[in-house]
Amino acid sequence: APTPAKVAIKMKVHNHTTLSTPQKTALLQRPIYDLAEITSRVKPIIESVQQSGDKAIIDLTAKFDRVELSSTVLNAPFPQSLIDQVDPKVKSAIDTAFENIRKFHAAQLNTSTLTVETMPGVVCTRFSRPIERVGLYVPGGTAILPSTTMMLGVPAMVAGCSEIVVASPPRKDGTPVPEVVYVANKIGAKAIVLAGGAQAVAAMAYGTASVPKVDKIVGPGNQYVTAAKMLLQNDTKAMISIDMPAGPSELLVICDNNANPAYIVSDLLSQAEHGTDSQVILVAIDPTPDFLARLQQELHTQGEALPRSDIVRVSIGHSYILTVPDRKTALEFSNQYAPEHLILHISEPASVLPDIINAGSVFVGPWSPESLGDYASGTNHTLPTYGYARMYSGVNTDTFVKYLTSQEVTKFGLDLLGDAVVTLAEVEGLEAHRNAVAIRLKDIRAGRV
Ligand code: HSO
Ligand code: ZN
Repeated sequence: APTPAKVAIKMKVHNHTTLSTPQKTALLQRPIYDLAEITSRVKPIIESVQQSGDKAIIDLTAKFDRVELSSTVLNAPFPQSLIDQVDPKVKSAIDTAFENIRKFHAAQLNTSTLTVETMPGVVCTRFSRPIERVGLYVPGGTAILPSTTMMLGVPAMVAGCSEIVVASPPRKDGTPVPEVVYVANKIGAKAIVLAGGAQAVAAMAYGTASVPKVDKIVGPGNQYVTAAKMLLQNDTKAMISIDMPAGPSELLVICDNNANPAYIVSDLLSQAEHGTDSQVILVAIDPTPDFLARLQQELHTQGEALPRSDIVRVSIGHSYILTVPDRKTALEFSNQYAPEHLILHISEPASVLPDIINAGSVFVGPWSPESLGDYASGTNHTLPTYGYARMYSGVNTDTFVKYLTSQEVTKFGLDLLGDAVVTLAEVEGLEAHRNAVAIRLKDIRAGRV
């Protein structure tokens, strides 16, 4: 039978000027998930890993991934035979990306101690320490992701985390993806957990006989992985923190009529190919009808030619073009949407950076496609989605450190500050607090010390 003719790959067009406020609000919305349903599926997985450890991981991996594991973990040193399976050209590309990511993240690391004398004799300091044990979740799914191993692993390595554990779904034969092993080796990972999903997250949160327990779990994942991270961060037995909540990947492009429609479309499609739930938005500043027609034409031609055209057809199907009258409206909309990635296909693109408030990472000008940041320019690709760019940063070296503070006060400083503390302790009715200062003030003021 002849295959049915497929509909064109085309984006809906909305005109900002004629939209009602509720319609504008609707365009800012992300897909809504049934959290209760996801939680009800994830909870039993977490419980079984907590109770049965490695056996649960083996059973769940057989059930969900159809992979028979003989062991749940591959410990360092990782077998050279696996590393040798990586093509030399791929190794060299990984090395180039790795070095850029390392350079950019090493420059972020803040190792100096901040010292402030807030009053004479009252010295406060702040200094950072690496989080000792971290778990990096590297998703499997429809693509292998050595890049995500770098984006999580390099900042952890640079920050000085002493135990780095990588978790990633294995190949069908139960062995890890060689490119992931190659990167895990470069970052000095201690172990690779041969599992994905909520079960891998739970294993790192609680630890099992084979899987080392970690203090923080980072990395992107599907709704089940995200739900597991969120549930486990509230579980005092697991005692972990996480990087950020995660949703489907997103891109917002702002363009004007001088931009190249073929470049714009190639960027939109690069994000649309990630998954059917990817969100791509094009905000076009006062586009001519001809410009819009060329965009739609490019979209169809480039989209049809992709190996992942079936995915793209769906994700483009729920994406849209928003036409706006001017730059100001474009930037306002973008700040309200708070995209994970923002590409600026406009003249003098860098000049609008001061007006960008909410975005995970910005790609400035026609020669900065998102793909560069996804892989190799040096910035991180683990970024806040779902509107969380309003209050979260992408993964960076601060993800892997925490800050401690200290104070050292001299006798003179205590004499100066003590009365204020005595007064505040009295206001709060905390007599022991008051005494801890008063007992010393008495000695100082009587000249006994
Ligand atoms: N754009 C993805 C990252 C990625 N792209 C990995 C290719 N590989 C989410 O930011
Ligand atoms: Zn990507």
